[in-house]
Amino acid sequence: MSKIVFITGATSGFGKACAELFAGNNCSLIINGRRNDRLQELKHELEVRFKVNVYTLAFDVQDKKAVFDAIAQLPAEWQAIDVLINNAGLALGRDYFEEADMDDWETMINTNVKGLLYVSRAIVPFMIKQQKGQIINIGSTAAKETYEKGNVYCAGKAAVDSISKAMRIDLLRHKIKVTAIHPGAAETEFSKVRFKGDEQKAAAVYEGYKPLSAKDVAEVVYYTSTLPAHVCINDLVVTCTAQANSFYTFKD
Ligand code: NDP
Ligand code: 8X3
Repeated sequence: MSKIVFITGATSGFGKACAELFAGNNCSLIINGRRNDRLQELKHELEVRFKVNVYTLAFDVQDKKAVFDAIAQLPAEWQAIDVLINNAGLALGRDYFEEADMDDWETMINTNVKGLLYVSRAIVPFMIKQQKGQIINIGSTAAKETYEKGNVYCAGKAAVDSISKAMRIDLLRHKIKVTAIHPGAAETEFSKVRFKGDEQKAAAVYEGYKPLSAKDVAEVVYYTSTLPAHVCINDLVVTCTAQANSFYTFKD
C-alpha cells in the first residue's frame, strides 16, 4: 500500500483539506471524526476522485476505550501508519475566566489534550514497530500567546506545544518525527463551533482581513511530510499575512 496517513477530525476544516491533499498525492487514508455520515461521504468522494484507499474510523477522541478499541481493530495492512495528524479539536466559548462554562473547559481539555494523547498512544506502537513515522500535532498561535478570554483553549494548546516537545525527545530513539504546527486565524467551522452556532459572531472573526484557508494549512502540513527521512520540521507557526500573532491583526 502507498503511504498511510491517519487524520483525526477529518470531517471539516484542516482535517478535511488534509484528507483531500494527501489523497490527491496518492496516500492511503484513515479518517476519523464523530460524524460518520460526513466520513462516509468523504471516503466515497476521495476514492472516486483520486482512486485511493480510504478507511473510516468514527469515534470521539475523548473516549479512551473507543479510541483504543477502534485502532486495535485496524486490519494488519492498515497498521503500518506513516503519518498521524492529530488535528481533532475545538474551542468552546470566549469568556472571562470567572464567567466561562466549566463544562466547556472539560470538553476542550478532554478533546484537545487528552484525545491527542490517547490517539497518539494507540498509534505509536505501530510506528515503533516500523522504526519510522511522523506525528503532526495541530497546535495554535493560542499556544504561543495566551489572549484575553482564551484561558482554557490557550492552555490546552500550550499543552499540545509542550506534549509535542516531550514526544520529540522520548520518541527520538524510535526514529519518529514529531512536528507541531501552530496556525493563526483560519476560516473553517472553528468559530461556528466556538460561538455555538452564532453565525454572525463567527463571521465577525474574519472581517476586515484575509484569513488562512483550510487548504493553506493543509499545504503546510503536507510539505512537512515530504522531507527526507533525516529532516524534521519541529515547530512551525503559520498565520495569514495580516496577522502577526494572537494579539495583532491588521484590518482594513
Ligand atoms: P473545524 O471545526 O472545521 O474542524 C474540527 C474537526 O475536529 C472536525 O472534523 C470535528 O469532527 C473534529 N472533532 C472535534 N471534536 C472531536 C472529537 N471529540 N472526536 C473526534 N473528532 C472531533 O475546525 P478546524 O479545522 O479549524 O480545527 C482543526 C484543529 O485546528 C483544531 O485542533 C483547532 O483547535 C485547530 N486550530 C484552528 C484554527 C482556526 O482558526 N480555525 C487555528 C489554529 C488551530 P466531528 O465534529 O465530526 O467530530
Ligand atoms: C485558533 C486561533 O486565535 O482563535 O486556534 O485562538 S485563535
